[in-house]
Amino acid sequence: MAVSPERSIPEPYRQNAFVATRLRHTARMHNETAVPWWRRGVFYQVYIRSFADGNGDGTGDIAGLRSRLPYLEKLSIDAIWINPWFPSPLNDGGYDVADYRDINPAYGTLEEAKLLIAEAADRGMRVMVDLVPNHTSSQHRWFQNALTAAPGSAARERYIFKDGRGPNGDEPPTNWRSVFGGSTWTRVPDGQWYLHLFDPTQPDLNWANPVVREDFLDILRFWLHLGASGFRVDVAHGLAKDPEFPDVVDESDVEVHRTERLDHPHWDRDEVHDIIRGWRRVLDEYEGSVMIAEAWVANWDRLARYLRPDEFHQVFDFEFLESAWDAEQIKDAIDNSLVGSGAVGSIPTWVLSNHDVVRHATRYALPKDLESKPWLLDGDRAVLDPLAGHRRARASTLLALALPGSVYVYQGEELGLPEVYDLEEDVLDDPVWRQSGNTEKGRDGCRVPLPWTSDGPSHGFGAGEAWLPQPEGWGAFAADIQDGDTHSTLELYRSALATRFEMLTGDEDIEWLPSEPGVLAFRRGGGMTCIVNLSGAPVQLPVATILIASDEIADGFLPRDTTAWII
Ligand code: TEU
Repeated sequence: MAVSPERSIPEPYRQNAFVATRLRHTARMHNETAVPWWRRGVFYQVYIRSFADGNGDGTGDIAGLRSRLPYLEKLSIDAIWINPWFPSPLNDGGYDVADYRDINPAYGTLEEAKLLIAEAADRGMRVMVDLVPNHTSSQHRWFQNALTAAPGSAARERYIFKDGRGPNGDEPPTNWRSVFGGSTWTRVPDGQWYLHLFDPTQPDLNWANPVVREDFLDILRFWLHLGASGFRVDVAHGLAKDPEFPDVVDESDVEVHRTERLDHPHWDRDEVHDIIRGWRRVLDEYEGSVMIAEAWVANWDRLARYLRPDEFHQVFDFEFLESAWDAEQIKDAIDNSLVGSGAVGSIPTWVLSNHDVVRHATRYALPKDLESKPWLLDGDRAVLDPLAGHRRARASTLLALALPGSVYVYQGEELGLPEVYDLEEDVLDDPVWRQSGNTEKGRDGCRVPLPWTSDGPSHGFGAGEAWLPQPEGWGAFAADIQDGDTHSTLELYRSALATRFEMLTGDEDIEWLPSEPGVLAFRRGGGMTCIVNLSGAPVQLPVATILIASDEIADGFLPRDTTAWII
């Protein structure tokens, strides 16, 4: 859709004046109640590199995304969360930012970003930016300056440079282990070491430095002024480090990034909350804007701290995502999330897939007790049951969409995409593969470019070959062949999202109903009941009207691995 010059964006402006006016003109907002939009919003996650390629260079871009806005509008989503789209050498898919106030030229320009935000708003959708505050790219000019500056200089103070241990300082300052494998410390030619909780090309910023704090307040304003409706915040629990830089003492804490300890030297420290409060004050200047934390912490007590009224609006709770296809586990995860978020006046977020995890159509195709990530590397392929995975993925989506709170949909799950677990080693791009010494396959398998058409080059992703190869058979999942097919997963998502929008108005509670073992049943305030059959055998449904189901219902029986919404 072309944007006429008179609709060009006035500057400076408040995000609301601009986005809100456009949103108000869309049918979607007519249904708005007193409940803030995000409390029941559906967020669609765009991994921009793999979404749609508008210029045929093999990499997804803003032009491709703009061309697919009608598709997203038809899905009835509320917001698009775009994975990092800033200039970046893409050592970690863009989570290595070289400039926080610009767009990666491979994806487009700032002008195109503004147009995207305007056009999305015209279609009733907001745009959320991915903020990466824990680390920059080693290509960022701040880090390049730090490298050429002397130890102790202001330029080095933006990062965490330390002298090493041992007689010649040639041992790392601490025993900390990077999330991606190896030490968290890399030595520079003058003998100092710098900290990186992730890849060596992702040096950690020094959040104890007020200059860093100021810069980020400015970065937030930059994107809010541009019309963004808020931020998904990367590794929010990692920003603060113990100023004493002690060793990690408990071996079990060394590798993991979710610690049970309350005094871990770099995860989930109290000081992060002060930083977050500063951001929230900025967000509060822009009505309707939202901040969601990615924070891997020990339990809901800890997670809830990120949700205090002057901190994040939402946090990702990964317990639901990490649950096996098991009624008890799933019910516990739901209850924990409802209680945990409710205790601080917030609301759960339901996520089944994202750019870091094995796609749920594949996770649910594996035996219950098998961990999917190790399986990717060298697991027995014969244990995979793709049909079961497909059925459970559809059923779990209807479950997530029936719950109070907001739902995050990861691009391609609406097409029923499985994980591409057999990518050749020479195409793997994720630093996890390299940094783990090839002991972890990494996350490329959930980042394969989308199939839009069953035929044609890169299945309609772009005019040329995609940056990461699409596997044989990818065309069978294409959006064009699912379009209009009532049995397709795409149409299931479309009708479920539309029904959700109609049915789930203001209420934020569920009432669990008595059910057979292996069956989950709950009622929502509006009168809708959701029944999920994880029992392994068909179960009888009560006499009711079926609003939607993830599989055919015959003779009043809900098949196994199926969810139905009834009224
Ligand atoms: O992820 C944070 C994180 O610690 C994990 O999700 C981690 O990436 C995963 O367990 C490794 O297998 C965020 C982003 O979502 C991720 O894509 C980035 O790589 C990471 O931060 C670093 O910025």
